Amino acid sequence: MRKPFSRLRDGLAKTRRAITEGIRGALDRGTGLDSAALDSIEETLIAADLGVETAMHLIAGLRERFGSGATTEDEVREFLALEIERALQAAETEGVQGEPGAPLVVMVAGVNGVGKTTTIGKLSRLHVDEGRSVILAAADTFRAAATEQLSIWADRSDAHFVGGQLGGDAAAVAYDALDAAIARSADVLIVDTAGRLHTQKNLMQELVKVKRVLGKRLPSAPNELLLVIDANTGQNALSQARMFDEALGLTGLVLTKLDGTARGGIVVAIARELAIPVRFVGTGEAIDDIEPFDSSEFAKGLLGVDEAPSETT
Ligand SMILES: Nc1nc2c(ncn2[C@@H]2O[C@H](COP(=O)(O)OP(=O)(O)OP(=O)(O)O)[C@@H](O)[C@H]2O)c(=O)[nH]1
Ligand SMILES: [Mg+2]
Repeated sequence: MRKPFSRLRDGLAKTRRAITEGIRGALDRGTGLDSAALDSIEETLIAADLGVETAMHLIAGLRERFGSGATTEDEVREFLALEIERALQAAETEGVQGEPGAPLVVMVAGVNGVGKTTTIGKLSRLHVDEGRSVILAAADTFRAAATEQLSIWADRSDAHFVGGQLGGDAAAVAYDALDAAIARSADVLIVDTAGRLHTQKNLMQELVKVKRVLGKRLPSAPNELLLVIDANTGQNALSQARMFDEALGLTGLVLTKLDGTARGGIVVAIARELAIPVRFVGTGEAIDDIEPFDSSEFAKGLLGVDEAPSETT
């Protein structure tokens, strides 16, 4: 049987391998944690996309903790895992809730192709499995296939679906869907949005409008504003997160495509530099390839701490 967190561990395998091998290599010279070793670990952390600022902070911590004295690979990994866990925890917030008697409204945004629609299908499944009724709203009216793609995910996850006309007003679709969700006493409404319009400025304006119109129908909506980020994006993910946060006010992040990337450290950079909590990670294309984010498991998975022997890479 799969352990609950093994999917996250699997997803982090490449990043973990890069980091643990980097640390091993740095200490291999047998001169302890001298400045050459620290430089080499810093490079490893930057290559895993933890970000320059975060990497420098971690290296300063290592220097302070171990001086240039002898230390083991395990000590370094455990120290870094704990520091990273702390950084991730600092960005954590309480989970969101809907207004009593009203649907929980989740709006999902992100640049094109990051995995918004797929993530919505997965989230829908999680809610339905927990006994909640779900409506998915296709407020991506830009792409011809987008509405159909979301309706397929609605079928797969046993959710209801509200769509609109191609090229129609995305905010109107969102409004109608929320109206339907309230009328049918649905527990959850998840709103899919476009990742691309003719210009990025239009996109931001459209998203702001979708958000505002949801709030007109239900003052607390959207309760959750999730930004989906592709783990392979690299440091550009930081500027994406900043831009969406400024326009929309994000409540959380979803990191997709963690499977197959050696750059999973981007989560740490975003959490630490923008203080936005990660809510979920996506670890594949299937409906159950999603996991609620757990700071401790993520940090340990990144550094290979507390692994069952069979998982060691
Ligand atoms: N490996 C992997 N692939 C994923 C994951 N999430 C999404 N994908 C794939 O990424 C591709 C794009 O996913 P979509 O859900 O269509 O992305 P989107 O953000 O809705 O795209 P647009 O609507 O065009 O902006 C698809 O091929 C998905 O199967 C993941 O966690 N892991
Ligand atoms: Mg989409």
